[in-house]
Amino acid sequence: MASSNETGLGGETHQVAAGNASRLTTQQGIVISDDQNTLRSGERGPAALEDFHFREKIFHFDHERIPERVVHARGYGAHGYFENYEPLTEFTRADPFSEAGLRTPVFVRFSTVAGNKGSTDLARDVRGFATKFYTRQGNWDLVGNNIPVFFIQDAIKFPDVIHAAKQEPDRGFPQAQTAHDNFWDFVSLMPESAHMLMWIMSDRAIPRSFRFMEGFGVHTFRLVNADGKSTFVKFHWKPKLGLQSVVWNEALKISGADPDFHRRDLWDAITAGDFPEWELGLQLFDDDFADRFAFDVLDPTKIIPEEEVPVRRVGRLVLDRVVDNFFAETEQVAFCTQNVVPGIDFTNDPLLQGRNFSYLDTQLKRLGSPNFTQLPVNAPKCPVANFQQDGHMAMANPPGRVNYEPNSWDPPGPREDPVTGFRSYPDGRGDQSGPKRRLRPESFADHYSQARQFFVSQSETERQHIIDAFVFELSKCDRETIRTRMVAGLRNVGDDLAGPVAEGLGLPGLPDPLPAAREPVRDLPASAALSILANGPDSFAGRKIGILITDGVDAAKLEEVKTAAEQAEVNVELIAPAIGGVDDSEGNHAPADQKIDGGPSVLFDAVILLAARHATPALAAQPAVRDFVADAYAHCKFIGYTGDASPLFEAAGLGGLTDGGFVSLDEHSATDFIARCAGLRFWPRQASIAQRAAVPKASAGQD
Ligand code: HDE
Repeated sequence: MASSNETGLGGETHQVAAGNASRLTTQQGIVISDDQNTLRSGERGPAALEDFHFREKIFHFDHERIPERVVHARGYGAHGYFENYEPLTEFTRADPFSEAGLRTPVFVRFSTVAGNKGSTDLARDVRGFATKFYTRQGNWDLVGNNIPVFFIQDAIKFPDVIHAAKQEPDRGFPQAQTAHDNFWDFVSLMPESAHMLMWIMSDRAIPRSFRFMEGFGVHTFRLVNADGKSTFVKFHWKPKLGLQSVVWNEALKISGADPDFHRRDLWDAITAGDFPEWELGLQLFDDDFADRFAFDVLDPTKIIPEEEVPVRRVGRLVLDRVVDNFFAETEQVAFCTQNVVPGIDFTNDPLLQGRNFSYLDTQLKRLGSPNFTQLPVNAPKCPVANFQQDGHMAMANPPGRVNYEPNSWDPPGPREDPVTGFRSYPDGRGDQSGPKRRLRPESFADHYSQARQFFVSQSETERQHIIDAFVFELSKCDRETIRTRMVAGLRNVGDDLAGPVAEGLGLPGLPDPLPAAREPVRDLPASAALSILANGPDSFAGRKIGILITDGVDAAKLEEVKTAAEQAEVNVELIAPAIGGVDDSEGNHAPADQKIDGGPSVLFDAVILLAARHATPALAAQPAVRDFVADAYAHCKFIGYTGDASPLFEAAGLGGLTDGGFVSLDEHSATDFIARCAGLRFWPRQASIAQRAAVPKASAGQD
């Protein structure tokens, strides 16, 4: 506390949390006597200009909004730490990797890219995965995505790809979706986007939650050790709970039922003490590998398969604290790819270089002052000392006379330190010099081989989802030429993709393939790391079961399910005809978490039907109940049920359709049911639904 002045007040800001203050005041500290009525002349007269309380309150309200991010506007953040497993001093002098067990505080913000701030969490989109490490050497921002490649190879095309993806400029829609002409027009004219399109048409673009997705630094970076030796690195985040996505029809419905599905999931998990975790993985390689690798390691539309350079897990990220204030933290956090610490450095990836230019600009626009670095969420947790000064809202104002260097004052103020200070890696390879030109290196020319590799690395189920996604999105394009051009490009990935997409679109036949800058390699080996289903969880822990109950629900069965779920670290929610809850068969009251129409099955990873027999006719008459059951089936979920509740299957149109995903809880224990749920979905059902859903072609003469 600064020394008291004559008013007896300390020099520090004395803003108190609204919830803790006893009396309402203006920003100037004047206690307010009436916050219900403006000051006016007479009972029905005009408002008085001197009403400083009203003026200040409305003025402040009018200025609450700051510009949203031009991309990644919708996001959600949380605090936590990164814990290092072993010293990595052989590779880097970056502090977070210096000691075993060292914990570095972090703030992570997850986001979608295209939608505005108020858009739905379940948009088909790339997810941002940005981590600010508050290291003892200063802030390091690893501003990554949940997909390891990007649409474009050169940052100069970024405004174009984003304009094309966001709402169209004349009509201002569609919101948060790429299913429109502008997007597909652009990408079908940009062959370099082929690989990325495979990823965003896959279920990677509709994660079940942030907790179940991977993260990637995308670009090749450098680690630099104390001797100045550089090692290339690609960063990976691997979720401890395994990968999981929703299916597209489910995403569409979640967007209506709970547009905040992802942020709520993160908030709920952390506040319940179920802290999400990821392991940080590094792919480390040297110049020799870079030279012999089939693609250019500077090309951000390419991955390095894990089979070629294994991912070494070096530490864990734990998110253990939600924000106190969404605006102050999640909205004001400012990531910058240029924030690196000694021991981490850039490469010449042209996308990374462009990003390094962009992020400072965007923060100034958004936060309005170069002093955004002083906001608590952005301020380093190590000492900061320099001669930068003033500017809007300057809060860190050093006392004293010295504000330049060199100077001859005593004390002289901070000085540079060539030993511990950041030194750029003196990357001097010969292929980096030459005449100034605008060109794309020849080594970036293969656009389709890894797109094919991604496709062949997927399970049948996942391939079908990719095909369906292309068909869905392109079916939203008005222009047939755009659909056809896109299919022509997909022929370079393979006719096992282009063929079914063309058929799904009802194209008369396959167009000629687009000319490829370089003949695609067709037989790159499949990589298991690229499939979501091959990287699912070992258990159902961290997931949520929705249990449909009514008055008279079997008390013993309900108790058994709840106990089994708790033991397996699975969450449950009770869904009942009224939010007040139900009385079970023993006469005990069970409060509900959701009323039926507010708790559709799309919000759960598995469902259990425990309705009492006498209630099923009334339930069966409710569309929300029929949808609950029919959707759980259509989305291939595991469905636990008692014989009493089974009339609901008939009501949902599922008579006679039971399969291995239906588990009778009269015959099996709840523990057994939950163990089966670790498979997440009963995928064989997808094929049988597709078979029944195939519309037979009408033959000539038929009507
Ligand atoms: Fe970003 N990107 N980006 N980006 N990006 C922004 O900075 C940009 C790219 C990523 O939660 C902006 O603070 C350019 C790739 C994330 O606050 C802006 C290019 C990857 C976030 C910007 C890219 C990303 C951003 C907008 C092409 C994955 C959200 C708001 C060269 C590796 C961070 C902001 C948060 C945000 C520019 C491409 C990730 C405009 C020019 C590739 C996770 O500066």
